[in-house]
Amino acid sequence: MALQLVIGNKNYSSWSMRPWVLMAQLGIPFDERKLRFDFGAPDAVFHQQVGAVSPAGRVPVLVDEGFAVWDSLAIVEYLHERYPERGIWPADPKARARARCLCAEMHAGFSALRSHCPMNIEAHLPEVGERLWREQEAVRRDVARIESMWAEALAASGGPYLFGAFSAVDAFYAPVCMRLRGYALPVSGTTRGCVDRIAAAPGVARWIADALQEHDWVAEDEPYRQRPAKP
Ligand SMILES: N[C@@H](CCC(=O)N[C@@H](CS)C(=O)NCC(=O)O)C(=O)O
Repeated sequence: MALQLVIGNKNYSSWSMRPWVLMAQLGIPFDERKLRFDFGAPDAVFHQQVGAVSPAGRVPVLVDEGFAVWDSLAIVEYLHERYPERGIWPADPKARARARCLCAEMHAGFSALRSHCPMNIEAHLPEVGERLWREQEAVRRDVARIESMWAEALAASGGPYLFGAFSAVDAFYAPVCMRLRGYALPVSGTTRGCVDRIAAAPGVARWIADALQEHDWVAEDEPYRQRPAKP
């Protein structure tokens, strides 16, 4: 039986994006089950549906023959154990440890960037980005840290992705790429090049294409727009 990955809306769900693009990019077969983010609706079913597969009540959830693994980092480690030959983590032990540091830092941090610039793949918000960049020192600090860790990783690996071949780290930072682009935050050429390469990786490009087709307005995830972009 194929693995099932339970996710949220592709336009908004940054945590769901991580394991999905990793599995898609590395050719790990899975079935997708998408639960709509309908938190605000009086007859909301998201929490009911996700609660039936995971006690944590959040997406993503990987379901392997009825066994649920929740939390994006735990999912990545589970996949690494199941598919050790796919290159989910770099082969070199020190590079692998460093890659895990970067994923852990993403998983636990960058709260200013995450809260002020929620992922919204369809939206183009350069004026919001410009204002946030001016007003939010913490956002500037988060981006500076990301730029410096990416520059170091790329210098050590030689690229094209953060640790050479596409790995869990690129998948973990794919939503950051969407934020840097969507809010047009001012970053270096090195960072922009890395954003473009990650966004163009076939697994990531598929997620982006699906997100752009979604056209599903979720008001709770739209702090900056009054109405959807024209299809
Ligand atoms: N640490 C979790 C975070 C998961 C998460 O916050 N998912 C969001 C969607 S992107 C969610 O399910 N939110 C529903 C809620 O908070 O009720 C992970 O890495 O998977």
